[in-house]
Amino acid sequence: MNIKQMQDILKNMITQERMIHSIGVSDTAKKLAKIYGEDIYKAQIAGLLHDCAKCLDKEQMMYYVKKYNIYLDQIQIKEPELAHGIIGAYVCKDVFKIDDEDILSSIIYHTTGKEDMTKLEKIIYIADFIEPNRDYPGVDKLRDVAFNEGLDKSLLMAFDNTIKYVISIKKVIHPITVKARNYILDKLV
Ligand code: DGI
Ligand code: FE
Ligand code: FE
Ligand code: FE
Repeated sequence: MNIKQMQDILKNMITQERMIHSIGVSDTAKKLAKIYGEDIYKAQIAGLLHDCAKCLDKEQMMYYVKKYNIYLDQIQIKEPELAHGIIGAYVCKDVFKIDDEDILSSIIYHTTGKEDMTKLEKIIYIADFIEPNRDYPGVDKLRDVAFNEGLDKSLLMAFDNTIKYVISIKKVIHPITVKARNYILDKLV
């Protein structure tokens, strides 16, 4: 399947707004891949498909969970927001015939991050944060750091941002998000 065919299928699975965001993440991931020496095609595909499960309803999510015997922990069950990356990776296998583990893991971890991330995982996490349609206080600074000061530094800023946001909406911070942030902090000092 080529990228155009993927786009045609994807646009029937997510809202128009989510599609615009996905194309933004794909383009941004492509740019970061060029700068930091990652496979451009993988970055483009992972960026395009990272939110493919974002607009599934509960029933559709359960279809994939059952079909692939997907393990979700208690926090991920309670917060579907934290499950759409994991389920998305299986949608990529099922619908888009993706079997590249590097692409799949960058989709699995695009919401929480994790310790010791691969270059592609970092690129997708960051691209999701800084794509051109994102607008939040500090986004321009984050873009500048991502393009000019390295993936790790911008990753830490993105984690800090996410954790502050999750606290502000009084939701549970998943332990993997905390571990991801502490790991990269430790690596940077
Ligand atoms: O799918 P997107 O909106 O493009 O972005 P995303 O998948 O990176 O994040 C989706 C949401 O998940 C976002 O509002 C932040 C939230 N999130 C990230 N880490 C955690 C979290 N929510 C909770 N409850 N706990 C976390 O650790
Ligand atoms: Fe997402
Ligand atoms: Fe994200
Ligand atoms: Fe996203």
